[in-house]
Amino acid sequence: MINAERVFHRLQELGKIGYREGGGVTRHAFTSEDRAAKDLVIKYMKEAGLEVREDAVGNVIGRREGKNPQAPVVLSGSHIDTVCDGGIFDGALGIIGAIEVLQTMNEQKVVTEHPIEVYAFNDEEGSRFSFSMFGSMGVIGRITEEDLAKKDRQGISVAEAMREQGYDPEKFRDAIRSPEELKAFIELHIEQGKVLESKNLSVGIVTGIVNELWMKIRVIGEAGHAGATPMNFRKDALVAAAEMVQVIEREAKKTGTTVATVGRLNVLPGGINIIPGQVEFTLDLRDISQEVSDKVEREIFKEIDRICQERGVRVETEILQRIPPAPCSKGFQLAAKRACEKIGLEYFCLPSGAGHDAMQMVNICPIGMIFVRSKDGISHNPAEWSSKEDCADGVKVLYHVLLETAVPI
Ligand code: HGY
Ligand code: MN
Ligand code: MN
Repeated sequence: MINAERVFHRLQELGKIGYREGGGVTRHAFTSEDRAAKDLVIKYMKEAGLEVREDAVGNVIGRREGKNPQAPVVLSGSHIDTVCDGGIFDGALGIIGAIEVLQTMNEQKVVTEHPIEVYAFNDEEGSRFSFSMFGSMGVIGRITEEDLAKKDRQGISVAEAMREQGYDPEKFRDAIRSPEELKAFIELHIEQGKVLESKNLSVGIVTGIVNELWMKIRVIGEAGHAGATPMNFRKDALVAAAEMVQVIEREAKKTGTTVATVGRLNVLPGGINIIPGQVEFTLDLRDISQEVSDKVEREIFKEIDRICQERGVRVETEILQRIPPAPCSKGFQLAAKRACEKIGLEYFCLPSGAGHDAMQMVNICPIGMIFVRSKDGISHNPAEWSSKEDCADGVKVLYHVLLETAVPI
């Protein structure tokens, strides 16, 4: 069966790329760390006996042939990039786990009807260019010229960053796959929450993935003298923004299922003795139900309008991305249950609060996700941890699901 030592060794080796002492792992899209990580994954894919290629948007793909090379491909994998100071499991486990499954199939001379491909997706986190899932968007044909013009905080555009790494941004459409050539996409990922740990289970079967609304909100007040401006004459953009952040938390808490986060906030002009004239902050809003998410969004903006009236400020908003919730196919969920029963693993079915490449792939093929327990539910943090045993359980479930989906002969 699968080689747990090899999986864990590779996770730790890949986790060293982009790691900084006292911090975590940072591997942003189209950087030297990103390139080094792709080169190491290419090495693993070759050791596994896969046919390796890179596509036009920076995904790395390893292919294992089936008996019928024309049969629709079964896809697996996850993302190779990380957030700032992230952990070594987020994304990496799905790539290393899928490579392990195919290497084990090769070692055991397993034959399947369908080919299987592992994707190491580029830029799922959106950490550098403020919109996520660039690699999987490239596969489903969702990238636009506007996306290529989006800039990072140093003013470098996606297209420039691609060129710096040797990609031709004009060719981004070459990465597109058609629905006819795909059978399913199955992603192994850490849970990044506390549910499996609370049930003392190593693996979970994902029922669906929440929606993702990312927005930039600019509050425009009036800069002024901190000493000479009486309190009742101010249009303080920061105090207004602070009230808005509280409203966002309050409205999200009301539903019991919604999550909302203000992850970035910049104050301008930023002088000690200047009343803030402008504040720009981000909103990340999610719920498994699009309807609930839309309602919370409406309530938040009703309150923001009230605050603007009361404080004499105004807001400008910019939608960074709107991704709908993604259901995991019933066929996958049954196959995953059969896999757990075959291995003798208890499991729990749960939605994913985190976003994943699978929510793009659902537009061109059925999807499935298998979760592995996260210690203390921590992720997007250097303390992110899953045990070797739990990772091995997840890879075993992935093995049986990919084998069944690719039809063993
Ligand atoms: O934001 C997310 O949920 C994922 O980590 N990209
Ligand atoms: Mn993540
Ligand atoms: Mn992830």
